[in-house]
Amino acid sequence: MDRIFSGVQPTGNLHLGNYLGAIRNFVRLQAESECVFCVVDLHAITVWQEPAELRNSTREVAAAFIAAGIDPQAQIIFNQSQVPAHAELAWIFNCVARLGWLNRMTQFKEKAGKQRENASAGLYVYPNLMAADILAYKATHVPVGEDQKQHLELARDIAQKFNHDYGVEFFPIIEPLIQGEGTRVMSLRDGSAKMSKSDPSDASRINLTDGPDDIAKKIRRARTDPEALPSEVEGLEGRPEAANLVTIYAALDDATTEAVLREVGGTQFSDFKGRLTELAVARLGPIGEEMQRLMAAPGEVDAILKHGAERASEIAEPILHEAKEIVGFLNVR
Ligand code: AQP
Repeated sequence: MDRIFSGVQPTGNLHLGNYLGAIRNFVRLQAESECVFCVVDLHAITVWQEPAELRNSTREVAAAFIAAGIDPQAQIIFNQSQVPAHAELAWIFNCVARLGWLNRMTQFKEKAGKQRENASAGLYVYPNLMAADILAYKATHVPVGEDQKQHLELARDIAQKFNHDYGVEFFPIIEPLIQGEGTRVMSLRDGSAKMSKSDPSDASRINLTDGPDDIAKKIRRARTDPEALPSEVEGLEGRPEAANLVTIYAALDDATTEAVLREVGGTQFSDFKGRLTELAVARLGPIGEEMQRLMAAPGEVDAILKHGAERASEIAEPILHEAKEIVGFLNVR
């Protein structure tokens, strides 16, 4: 059976992009595969996090996994810092990955921006830790949004170089799973920017915990252009804001953008936004409510994370042990 691994950072403001690009696909994959879902708190601290907020956000991501429909008894849900194999394997990968590879990572360039000299060393080696997250479980498939494609290619390169350097066939070749219409949801305020947790404008994203009124207000205020919605034949080319809203509708409705345009082409945005609001509230409302319930029961969430970390360790420890043997670390214990 394939093993699936994926992670979400506990950096607050979980949004519709995280849901459509990643979490929703996790829920679908659990029927056919063994899944390991991780709240990647080690990744989160590559940029500053308030300690109390980090704890809260960690529970929030776990709550989102469960509320979206991941079965915590059947699948493994845990937070990364509780399984030391991630950090240990990441160190080995720091010594396998090349500086030239890391220098090409666009996410580092975007996140470090003009403050490159002031960025943490952790932000720079983030992709090596991501490779360790996946390969500590010898996972073969990784469901992610479009923005993680480059990091996954680097993880493949690391696995291949490790195998080549040590003359082994130890780590598997990873396949990204970038599925569905919602692989790159854009900001509601700017159709050329990714919907993101760190956008200072709350109006740019629909948070998974937003109630019906907030969802309605944000969609009503979402940027559009002055034309009516295009027909299927006219298409969405050159209309980024329209493309984003139609794509969100299609993803929430499990339809294609073409099918949505067949239905709504020629109508005004005001009508379409009403339909989109109804659909978004119907799909996200129950998830947000269950998240709120779980957030009010932190003991329940912590127990799931604890059990998950124990099960994750059972898989990762023997793989790490073998990797250490391959590298030549003398085992004296
Ligand atoms: N806008 C998006 N559309 C589709 N998928 C997305 N993902 C993130 N944004 C979108 C996917 O969500 C998963 C978890 O992401 P993450 O927690 O690792 O954070 P990120 O990719 O850095 O993006 P965020 O949430 O916008 O955070 P910031 O603001 O810190 O950059 C991943 O599978 C990701 O692809």
